[in-house]
Amino acid sequence: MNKKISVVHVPFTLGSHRRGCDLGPKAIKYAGLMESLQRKNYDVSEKEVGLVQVEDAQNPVLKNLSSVIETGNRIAKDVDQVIKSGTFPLIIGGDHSIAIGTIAGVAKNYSNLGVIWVDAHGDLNTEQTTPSGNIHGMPLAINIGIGDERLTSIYHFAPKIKPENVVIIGVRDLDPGEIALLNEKNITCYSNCDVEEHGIARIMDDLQRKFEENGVDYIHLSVDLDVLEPYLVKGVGTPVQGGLTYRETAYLLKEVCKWNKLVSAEFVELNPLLDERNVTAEIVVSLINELF
Ligand code: 4U7
Ligand code: MN
Ligand code: MN
Ligand code: MN
Repeated sequence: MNKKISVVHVPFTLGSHRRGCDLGPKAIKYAGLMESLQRKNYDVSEKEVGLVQVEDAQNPVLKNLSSVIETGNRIAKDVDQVIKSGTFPLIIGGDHSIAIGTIAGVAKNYSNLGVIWVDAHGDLNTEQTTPSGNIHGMPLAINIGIGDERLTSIYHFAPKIKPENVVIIGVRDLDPGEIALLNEKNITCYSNCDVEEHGIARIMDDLQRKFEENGVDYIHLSVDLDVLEPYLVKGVGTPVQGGLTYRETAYLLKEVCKWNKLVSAEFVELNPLLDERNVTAEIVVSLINELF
């Protein structure tokens, strides 16, 4: 694993219905992220992406579209630069719409990128299927090239990733349009029930084999904190019962790290306004320590 890490702050909140994810990066910082990485002798630096956040209610099925687009391009540029400088980007959000930009920046460098999407949700909605109009429910669809062209073409190329290189883990809340897209694109998906039935260890072995077979040498990890059981993570805006345990999530991260293919990671959807005494942010720091 790269010894140089850049912690990229992305305090964006307009992709979700609630405000507060913009406070996520600071909460994670105050929970001790930098110190914990320095203790392990990583060469850690920090940067904050300059964002555009202007609320607009013009388009009810793509809320705050202009801010998401402009921000996505800026994130992509910064993440791209971090990678080109030989540094590992560790992105801390921010709501999950930021993954449109992060994956654009990473995929610019790796043409056959694999993505592990750890989430209670599929984030596979489009402007046609969304029940909410919130773009944080769409980033995975956008990254495989499905959705409004202004979003899929962020950072001037599309699609960013191939559906066969995507894996979703921990999912338990899918909208009808998302199920249709999952089936149509044949996306590999392990629900919370699959984790229970087969165990996280076997699932990770299957995934390792799958990426091997697909010739995937580089992987981006996207962790939406709502994948964990809601009583563990109070500070998330869209909780769903029946999530992963801390140990299952930690195992997943450790295993991904062992494969030596991880080129970037993001932790998103922390909303400190909903948290209690910053406990969810402390869990994020512990999980990041399982990864590195
Ligand atoms: B998250 C939802 F309808 N599917 O599209 C939607 F249930 O990034 C939720 O995974 C999306 O937290 C959750 O609004 C987005 C809803
Ligand atoms: Mn989610
Ligand atoms: Mn194993
Ligand atoms: Mn998500």
